[in-house]
Amino acid sequence: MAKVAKKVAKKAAARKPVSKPSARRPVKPSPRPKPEPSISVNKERFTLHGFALSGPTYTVALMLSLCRHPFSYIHVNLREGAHKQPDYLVKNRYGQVPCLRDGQVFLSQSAAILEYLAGKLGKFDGKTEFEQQRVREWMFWIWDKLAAPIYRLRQRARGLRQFGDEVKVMYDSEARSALAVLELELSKSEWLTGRKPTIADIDAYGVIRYAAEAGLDVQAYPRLAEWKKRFEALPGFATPEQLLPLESRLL
Ligand SMILES: N[C@@H](CCC(=O)N[C@@H](CS)C(=O)NCC(=O)O)C(=O)O
Repeated sequence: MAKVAKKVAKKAAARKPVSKPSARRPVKPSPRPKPEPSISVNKERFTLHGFALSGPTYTVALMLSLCRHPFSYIHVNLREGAHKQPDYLVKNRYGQVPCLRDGQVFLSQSAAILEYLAGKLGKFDGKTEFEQQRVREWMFWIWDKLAAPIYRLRQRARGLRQFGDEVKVMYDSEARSALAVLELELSKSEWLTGRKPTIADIDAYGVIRYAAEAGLDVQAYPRLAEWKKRFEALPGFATPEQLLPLESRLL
């Protein structure tokens, strides 16, 4: 415990600005305190519970892959209702996939899991408190405006959700508006929050990956198409098919 405290104090000292801020200079917000990144890779640490066709499951698997962190995978059979059984509900109270086990704890909600992993593994987070806030903003927006219409259109195309043409037109228009927001933003910077990819990009990619299945052509948005290509060139990138097996896979 004392060792950890010493380490944290040392880190804090290293972050101190060299010069004293003048009275007039605005005080910079300090980044949110992060848990100590785990340096050594413990292969048995993470177990992802998910479903191969699930976009949110892919997003978490993608984050682990980009962080070069191995993980065990448990197939949750959504078709047989395994996600609503008591033994799964104790892991994920929402009765949804994904769910990530880290040691003794189970984590839910893919965007929240990305944020957790960014802190734990010390990768793909914003560098300052302000940048972290931007990242969070994007992730809220992604689930509100981007994921909802795209995933619903995809579910309809796969026959997993039924709704009429009028509703389809509405989701289609909502999805296109969201893609236009991304297009505009990516004409200003290479990645969603600046010059480095963050969990906001990973979260967005986890949805954009399925745009074609939802009947949307990403190529119609040139900046977004370039971003997608850039993303796919990141070290550790892998497709859903490469990351999510149809059966459980233990390390
Ligand atoms: N916001 C959740 C969404 C998870 C979600 O919708 N999972 C789907 C599979 S892609 C699911 O479990 N559906 C079954 C259900 O909701 O009953 C997340 O990001 O984890």
